[in-house]
Amino acid sequence: MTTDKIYQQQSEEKPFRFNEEVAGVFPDMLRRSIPGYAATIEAIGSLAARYVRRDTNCYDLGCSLGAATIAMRQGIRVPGCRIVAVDTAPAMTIRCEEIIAEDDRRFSPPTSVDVVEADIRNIDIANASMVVLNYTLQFLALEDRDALMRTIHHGLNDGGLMVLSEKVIDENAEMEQLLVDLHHEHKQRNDYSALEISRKRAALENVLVPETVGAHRDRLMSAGFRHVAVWLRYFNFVSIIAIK
Ligand code: GEK
Repeated sequence: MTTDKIYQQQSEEKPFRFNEEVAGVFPDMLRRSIPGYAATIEAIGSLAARYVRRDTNCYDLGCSLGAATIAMRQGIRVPGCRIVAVDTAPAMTIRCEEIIAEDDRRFSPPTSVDVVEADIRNIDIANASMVVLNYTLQFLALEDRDALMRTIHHGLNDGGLMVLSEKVIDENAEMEQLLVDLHHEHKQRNDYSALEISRKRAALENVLVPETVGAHRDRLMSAGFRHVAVWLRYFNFVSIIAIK
């Protein structure tokens, strides 16, 4: 795994982008930056085993290098399924295809995967039993989020599951500051310097737009989901499951 040193070197201020430099260090970046990331990937495998139905589609929206896709594929226990892994960044989809091809060669899994370079706001979702957005919705403009949740709800079969993992903010300013501090300390324990942390924070400003857990819950209920629960929280990162 290549070590993420992007903000050791990059001092000029420019917004964060999912380019080749980021794709090259991505697994290390997520592992060191997102508290609970490994737990979400593990749970996606367990949830796939429970919720994916035979002859249905699964979606990994904002798949990056396909970590959640591979977890879903390993978890699926039924025949006739297909996973559609979507990302808008070519640097991600090109590598993701290579990683999936390697997984195919090594394990010949029964579930097929289509890696698609597309904007998740423009894709069709149909006959779905599981949809994953693992830290992706946070990168969409706020005004586009309701429509995407409605599209996902519409494309899910009854009893289908969505996993939504996000960075969040707290309504209470003091709590918000505490959670941000705890997250930054977590990054320092994972060998990011204070300077790297502050440069990355500036680069993500207006690129990653977090909302409160309450705002996510309200949106999911208005989109029509019957059950919504936070199953993981680690500082200012949560993972939510919603069932149609
Ligand atoms: C994982 N899920 O390892 N359409 C498609 N993709 C998008 C869009 C969009 N509109 N906006 C952003 N992305 C992965 C990690 S990373 C999380 C997901 C992070 C993509 C973007 O290109 C990137 O690959 C991904 O969403 C977010 O479980 O970097 O914090």
